[in-house]
Amino acid sequence: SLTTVGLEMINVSASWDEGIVELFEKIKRENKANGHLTGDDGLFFTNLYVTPVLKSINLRLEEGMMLAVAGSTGSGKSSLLMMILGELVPSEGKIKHSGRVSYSPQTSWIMPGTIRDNILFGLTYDEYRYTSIIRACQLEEDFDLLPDKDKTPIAEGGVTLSGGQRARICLARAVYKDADLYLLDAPFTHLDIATEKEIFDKCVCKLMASKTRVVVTCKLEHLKRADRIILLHNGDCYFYGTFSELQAQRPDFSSLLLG
Ligand code: DCP
Repeated sequence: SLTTVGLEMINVSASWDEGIVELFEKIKRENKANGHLTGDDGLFFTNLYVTPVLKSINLRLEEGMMLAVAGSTGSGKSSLLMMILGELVPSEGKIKHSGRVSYSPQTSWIMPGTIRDNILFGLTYDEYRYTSIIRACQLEEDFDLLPDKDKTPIAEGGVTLSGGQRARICLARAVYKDADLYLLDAPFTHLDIATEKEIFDKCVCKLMASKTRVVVTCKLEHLKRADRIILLHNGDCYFYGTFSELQAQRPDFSSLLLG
């Protein structure tokens, strides 16, 4: 086909406990070198402790598509993003994407400086881009209440931000960065339902419409608007496809969306 792939995963598996495998491999090598017991003594332990966090994941997103990553707590949603980022190296399979990635982590972080510094994060100020993003992230009203608007210093000696403000600043920072692929890990934590709905619509759906997006969310409304959905369960791909396919193939899916 003529469409360009934004993100592809082919039969990808990974575990966080690779360190244990390496450790036992090292012990085995040392045992061998010392003329001690050889063989697969380490395997017993590795089989016990190394549980894959993601198992045989397959997905294919065309450029400009939105993927919703859903599943209950601990199912591997953040790990999937870490794998795309290259922080978690697959033990099997292949990941393909077109290069520059912008990532918004689950836990928001702020560096000392002004709010604007925190959003630009070293990039040049482009008024049109900046204003569209802060509007879409519902930050304008917050800035109006601050003594120096977005030039107000935060962290030490500055204003204290609410969890929701921090979350929106971090989202704005991730969106401001020009990238081919945007990874947004639960970007709506600490937001009330109305604000979440507005930001999902104005920022994630409209402003970012042409961008390839991977969004961790369990909200039914978000799944409905995503181009593809991956529903994880204990690291397995319980479902991958569109919302209508989800309803048809997994009518019980909502039980996996809690948390
Ligand atoms: N894990 C780990 N080391 C890490 C991150 C995760 O050992 N650095 C483990 C903890 C879980 C599993 O991986 O058993 C999956 O964790 P995720 O954070 O990927 O799961 P979710 O993002 O789905 O969970 P939540 O919704 O609670 O954030």
